Amino acid sequence: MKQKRFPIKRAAMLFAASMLATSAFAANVVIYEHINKGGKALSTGSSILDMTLRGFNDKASSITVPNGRYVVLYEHVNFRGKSLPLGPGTYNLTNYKGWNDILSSIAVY
Ligand SMILES: [Ca+2]
Repeated sequence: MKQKRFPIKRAAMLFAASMLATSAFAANVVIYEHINKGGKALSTGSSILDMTLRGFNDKASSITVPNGRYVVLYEHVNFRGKSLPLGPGTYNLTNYKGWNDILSSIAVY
């Protein structure tokens, strides 16, 4: 009996397509002016080199990182100064010494 190989290839292709879809449509990171997701919110699916251009320099007090993403926060623009990596979750930056109202750029992965 001849074995069908097509379904395996198809499954692999579907898997690859779903991985692409996952990265393309991963939920946005949201940065908030106040703790507990309060105040103004800035939603982004990509890195921001200079928060001053988004009116959000040295303002962030909480952040939500969705599943499938991680971020690195930076003290200064252009990914400079001290950095803080965060995986999926919601964080009040007041809980991280020296990180409240200091965020100036963010790398989003
Ligand atoms: Ca800063």
